[in-house]
Amino acid sequence: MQNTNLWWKERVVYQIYPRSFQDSNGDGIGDIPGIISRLDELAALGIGIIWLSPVYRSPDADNGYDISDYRSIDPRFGTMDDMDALIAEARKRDIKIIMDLVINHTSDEHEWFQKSRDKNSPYRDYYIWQPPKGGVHGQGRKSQPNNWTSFFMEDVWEFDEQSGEYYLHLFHKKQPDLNYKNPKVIEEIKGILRFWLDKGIAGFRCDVINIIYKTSLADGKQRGILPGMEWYKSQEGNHAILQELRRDVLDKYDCFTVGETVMVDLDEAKALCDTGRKELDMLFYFEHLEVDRRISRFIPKKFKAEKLLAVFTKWQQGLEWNAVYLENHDQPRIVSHYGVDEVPGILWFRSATLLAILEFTLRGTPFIYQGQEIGMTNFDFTSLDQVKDVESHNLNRLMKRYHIPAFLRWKWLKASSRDNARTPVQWSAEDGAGFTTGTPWLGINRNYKRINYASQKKCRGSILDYYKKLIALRAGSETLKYGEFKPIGSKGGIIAYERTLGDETWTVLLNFSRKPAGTAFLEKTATGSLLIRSSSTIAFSNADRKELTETLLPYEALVLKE
Ligand code: ISL
Ligand code: CA
Repeated sequence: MQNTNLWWKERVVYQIYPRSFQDSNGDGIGDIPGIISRLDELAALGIGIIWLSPVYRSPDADNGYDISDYRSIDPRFGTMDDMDALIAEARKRDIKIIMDLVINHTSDEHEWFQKSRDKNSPYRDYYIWQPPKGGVHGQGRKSQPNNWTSFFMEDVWEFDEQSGEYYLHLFHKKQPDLNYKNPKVIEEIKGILRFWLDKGIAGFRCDVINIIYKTSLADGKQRGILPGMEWYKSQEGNHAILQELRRDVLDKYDCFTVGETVMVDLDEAKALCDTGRKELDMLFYFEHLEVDRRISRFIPKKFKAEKLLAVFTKWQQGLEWNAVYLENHDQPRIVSHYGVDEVPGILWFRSATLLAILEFTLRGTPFIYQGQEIGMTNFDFTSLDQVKDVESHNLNRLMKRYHIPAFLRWKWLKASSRDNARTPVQWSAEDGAGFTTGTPWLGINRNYKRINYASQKKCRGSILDYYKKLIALRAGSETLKYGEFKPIGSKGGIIAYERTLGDETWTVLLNFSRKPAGTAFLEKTATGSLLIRSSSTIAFSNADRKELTETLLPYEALVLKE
């Protein structure tokens, strides 16, 4: 197999959402000194790369994904000296850092945009400006330049009185989209990349990177949730930009990129990460998190394990290399989504470890999101005032407009709100969960006394202990890292697959159901000696496999090696 042993294939990534990770000064907001104080914990866990969600200067309309200065650190997170210290301290522990690169849009408070509002400014073409349709503003959507709609369920066009035109924003109105038809914009981005790479940053997670180039501003023909998508999703011009950034900048450094790509299909993804084309090294797709979702990720449908296996089979076999993840700052907690979050409880424990086993037995670079390693759950919101996420509020407004009854709106919001993943990390059972001595910026989950880092650290066989052991297991196994993925079968909540390299085979059986389930349906019997069993601590034994694999307990996972 080609290209093995690259450090970004060997290592495990840990995503830090800074404002919720660790507060160091009691203002209730996580910060960079807080991250430094936890580096030893992360090193002990065995991770080798940190992905840092945005810490750049930002007015915070979208929690830092609206950047007003790409070369400075927001005071709420610390200073550039703190950032330099973080890079140095991480390096001492052999941990590399990748930054979030948010370049589809800037903040409207970015200097470029402020200057761009002047029609005669050389910055005018940094953004996408259009006159009102028919020349008259003020007729609502009719005056807007086209029929596109935004990812945040609002208009994509905002009228600017100063210059008498609209600007495009695929996300929040405080996030104007950059104009990638302007070569000057691309040069600016190259400068930003060099700035961070020269500081010792090891790569980038590239926000919504397959929609930055807009081929046309014509109306979208397809109806559906995002009309207009055909003019900006995975366009030829987008590929060209990624190739240029790679050729002119990224390839000159020892770094990698992972793209967040929205609504990609397998063919688009292949083009974006084909090693020969030199665009991205890997990407995040969403399909595996949407097997129980309808058209939009807000509307649920029944989970089917068979579907999950089919989705993984498609991507595992379709791409040369995967970015494997189950959680991030935009998604509900995985144990609440595909597992059981009744806490404390055996099913919570077992499903959290089953999901860990799933993640570490797939082929690709694993990404853990902060708190996933202790089985943190969705937040038990009791009212909308507890929710801060702009997307959730917009969604609620939209659903109201469509007369969706309050109880349903609330149910869907609770399950899908991005704030589920954004509550502070539960470090201990102390007040403030060891996250802050002050008032946290977002509520702390009430279950922090039962689910926290300190208690799991003390306990062999805890979820945290599983993650540690799985990380070590993967590090020591070429088959887990590079072996081929083959599905075995799925029925009644069980999914089974194997990983093979040379004459070694690892077989994985996962029961995604609340009922015990039999494996008799499998075309192939699982063989090998038992390595992991999620209903106990990690086992390394040669117990009778037949007895062990005929029936799986609810949410039990087994891994056998031959
Ligand atoms: O999370 C989503 C749906 O709820 C996605 O549509 C999400 O908005 C999309 O994946 C883009 O996410 C990224 O860019 C956004 C930012 O709000 C997200 O936090 C970021 O991950 C705009 O920069
Ligand atoms: Ca702070």
